[in-house]
Amino acid sequence: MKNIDLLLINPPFHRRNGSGSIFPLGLGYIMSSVMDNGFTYDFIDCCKLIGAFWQSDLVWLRAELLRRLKEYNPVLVGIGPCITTQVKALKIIAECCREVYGEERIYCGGPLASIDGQEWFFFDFLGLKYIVKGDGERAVVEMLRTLKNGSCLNACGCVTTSDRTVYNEIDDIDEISFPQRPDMLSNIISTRRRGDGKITATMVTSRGCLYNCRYCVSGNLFYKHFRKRSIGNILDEMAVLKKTYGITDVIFYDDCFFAKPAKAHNDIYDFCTALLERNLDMTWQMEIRCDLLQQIDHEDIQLLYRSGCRQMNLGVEKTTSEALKYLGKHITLTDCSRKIQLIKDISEMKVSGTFILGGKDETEEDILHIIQGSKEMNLDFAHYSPLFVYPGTPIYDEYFGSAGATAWVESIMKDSWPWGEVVYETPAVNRNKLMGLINIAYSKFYEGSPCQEESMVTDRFNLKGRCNENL
Ligand code: B12
Repeated sequence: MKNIDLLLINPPFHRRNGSGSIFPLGLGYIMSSVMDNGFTYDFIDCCKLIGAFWQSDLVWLRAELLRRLKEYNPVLVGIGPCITTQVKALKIIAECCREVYGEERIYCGGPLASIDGQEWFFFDFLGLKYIVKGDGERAVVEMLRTLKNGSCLNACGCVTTSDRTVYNEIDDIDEISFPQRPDMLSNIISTRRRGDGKITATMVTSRGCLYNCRYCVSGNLFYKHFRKRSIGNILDEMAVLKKTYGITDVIFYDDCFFAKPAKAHNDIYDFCTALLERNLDMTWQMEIRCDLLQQIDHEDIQLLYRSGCRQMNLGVEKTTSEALKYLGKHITLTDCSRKIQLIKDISEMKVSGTFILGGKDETEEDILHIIQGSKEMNLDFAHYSPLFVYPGTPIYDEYFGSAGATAWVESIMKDSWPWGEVVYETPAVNRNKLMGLINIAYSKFYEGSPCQEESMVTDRFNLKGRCNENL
């Protein structure tokens, strides 16, 4: 029996073919905080137990998790980062933890726990008593101190219960210790983001998002304020990655790495020159919006490339202004394809784009038009997904209307597909049709491209074979 202060449980997800699997930075941050304060921890990574949500996987998860939980006697058990696609596994994890430890020392954290209006999911559906909303680093330490002093978690001011909601936010995120990175070599990077065979680490340099896209929870009900780490703090972490693990390649997973188009030149100049001055000699990639791309000029491109930037991942989503507006993106794509061509002409940076197919009034013809538009953008890689409906977003309210805050769970629990997603279906385009259009999109985009073979992943959503429906 292992006596430890904190046992962390990383919930699994139905992994898509070609997608990434990365130990969550959120848990790594919590581990550092616990360690800094002299507490002990261990973790069970359920992503190593199952990689899909077929019935047989879930049965195995329950049996194996129960066996492993019984090896520990923790003061506190933290489940997370919880996200919506994990519903079926979260139910099993909560049941197993309650059975082994009782409900007084279990809590959940992560994006889903932070969304206003979804508290019922933890209290009623999972039968748990405590959640932590927002940043978990300081909260977890306070919780451990409370329990070790002999009080119960109810007495802890940072914990949300069925009769009290508390949101935790650390103003200066430079103060947070860099995350632990257990088992880093087993991280899998998605096909389109994989560089030239180097070991890649992921980093997040901000919390929150300045935008309110209608399909995304980041800028809506998840984080309250946008906060960005200082350049010095970001470079310090890169230096630690290089020194400690020999890492020379980083993916910045921030929703928008350079977040303000009006400040694009200054921000790019400040970051890239500081990176060059540090002489770290590392490569990196980032996620940006199209309105930031539009601001980038010849000089910015050269500086980005010199400082090691090797790929830009654009959240394009739709290719017409009207469709973009529907998603809450009040921008146009004017000049984007020319700008991408310029990037490729004067540097060796790659540019990839994500696209969302489907939505309220979108017809099959509209979707084919978006696919054609995506092909004309001069991108190296494209990623297409159906419009998924996540709680805490305006698209959720539009789709579920009066069915309310619990409807998504009912839909996922009774779904014969295992992936834990709600697809935005309409009478004109149901999910089978949408999946067919996604296959067409990939075939059209990669037709004749140098990476055609590698990018044409079979059974992309890991659904075929055992689903009744003809996909
Ligand atoms: C990197 C990333 C990925 C990576 C790696 C995921 C991973 N294992 O870390 C990849 C590409 C694999 C991925 C995949 C997916 N992702 Co993702 N991903 C992100 C992203 C961009 C950053 C996550 C991160 O590192 N954040 C930084 C850390 C510090 O924040 P954090 O995780 O929230 O953790 C803090 C707190 O939440 C809290 N906390 C977190 N966990 C816990 C646990 C405990 C016990 C406690 C106490 C506290 C706590 O404390 C932490 C430190 O303060 C987020 C967006 C975002 N900005 O967060 C989306 C996000 C988490 N992903 C999302 C989604 C939907 C997915 C996919 C389903 C996408 C898809 N449709 O295929 C898949 C499924 C993956 C899965 N695990 O189920 C959504 C979740 C939305 C929701 N409603 O639940 C997000 C929020 C994006 C969005 N804006 O919609 N993702």
